[in-house]
Amino acid sequence: MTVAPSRSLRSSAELIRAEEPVLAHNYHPLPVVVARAEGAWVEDVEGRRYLDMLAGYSALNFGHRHPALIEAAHRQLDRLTLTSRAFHNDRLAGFAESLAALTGLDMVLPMNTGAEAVESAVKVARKWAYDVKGVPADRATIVVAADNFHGRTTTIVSFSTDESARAGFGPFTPGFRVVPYNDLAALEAAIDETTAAVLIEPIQGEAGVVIPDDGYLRGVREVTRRTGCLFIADEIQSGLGRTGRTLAVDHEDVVPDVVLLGKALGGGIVPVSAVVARREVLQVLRPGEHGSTFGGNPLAAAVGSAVVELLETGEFQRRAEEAGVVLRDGLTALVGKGVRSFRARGLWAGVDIDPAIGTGREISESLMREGILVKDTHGSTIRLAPPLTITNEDLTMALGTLEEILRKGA
Ligand code: IF1
Repeated sequence: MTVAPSRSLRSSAELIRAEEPVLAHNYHPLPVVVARAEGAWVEDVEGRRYLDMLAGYSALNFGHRHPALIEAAHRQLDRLTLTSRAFHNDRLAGFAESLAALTGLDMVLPMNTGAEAVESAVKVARKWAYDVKGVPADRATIVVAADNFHGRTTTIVSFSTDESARAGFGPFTPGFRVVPYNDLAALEAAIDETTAAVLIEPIQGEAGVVIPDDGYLRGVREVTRRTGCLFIADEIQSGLGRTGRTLAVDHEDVVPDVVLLGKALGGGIVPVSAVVARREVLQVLRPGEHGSTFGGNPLAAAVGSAVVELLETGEFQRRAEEAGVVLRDGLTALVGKGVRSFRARGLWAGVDIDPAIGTGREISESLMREGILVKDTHGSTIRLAPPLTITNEDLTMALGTLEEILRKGA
């Protein structure tokens, strides 16, 4: 790897121990301390190399330190980094134009994190309901799906069905109705004249890469159009090439009213998120009604523009689709050999391991010892989401390592 040498003065073990008294315990990371990275590979403090099969929960779709993205960031760092939205900056118009064009929508509201994009969409949908749809004040509702994951703010955890995300954080924000995922009849039954929007993940990530039946997303589009409410697609994890298309909704040729993007939009360099929507929706915001100190800053816009440029080539979507076949074939061969079942689309898979072999955490730890980084979710499921730049050879190697661990036991 042609990367700068580590300057870490302490060992991995020392650094892990040093976190305990000074870092909030809201995570339980695998015991690996990453010091540098390039492409699909990371290196720890001691120089051990690992294949990154998580890719920052899809924030690193283009791999670590993609040269075009690093160059765009460096160029911008040397010129202008922050203005606030009190002034214009010379990078924002181009970013918004290209992002709207990429998604087939009209207007962009730039934010920073995924949760902020979701919060912003909730506000915009409510305002649209009052100003355009004519819902009586403070009565707007938003329909969401069970087992959703949209972020960690108090409002977002208010409509989570995951007790570990919710418990202890009330009182909760009202105005949400939860229906089962992948159930159009239940969705339609929950919609009434107060409904501002339906907010769903086109593929549920945290739930274990749950892919709805063919036709569900088209159905959501049809129901929301017919009943006069907005379709908001949270593509923060599923979007930007991950599934083999620019957006996961593209698999059903559906255009939502609002698309939420984050993670990979920042190229793995800076947090960049956006609400992208039809003009009729985003035009409800007037000056002073919403904002962010950092949203739309020139560094974020420069990196985001470079991300959009990469996606405009179609190369990464194609790679995700091609390598996705390798992933799917490899996992199919493991079914019955330690893998109970799996769900995959593009370079994204949720793999249910036979609980007799080990928990998802134990499998993740075994893979880590063999130089592969993954993350477990819900008991015996592990999720695979490597950078879209991963080679077939590396992917095949990772699948071989998984096969070996399943054979030997975690
Ligand atoms: C954590 C999961 C992934 C998201 C969707 C919004 C957000 C996320 C569809 C919020 C964030 C995260 C955050 C991270 C773990 C993670 C995750 F396991 F929870 F589901 F990626 F797989 N919408 N996803 O997936 O975005 O505010 O974080 O930028 O919270 O530990 P954010």
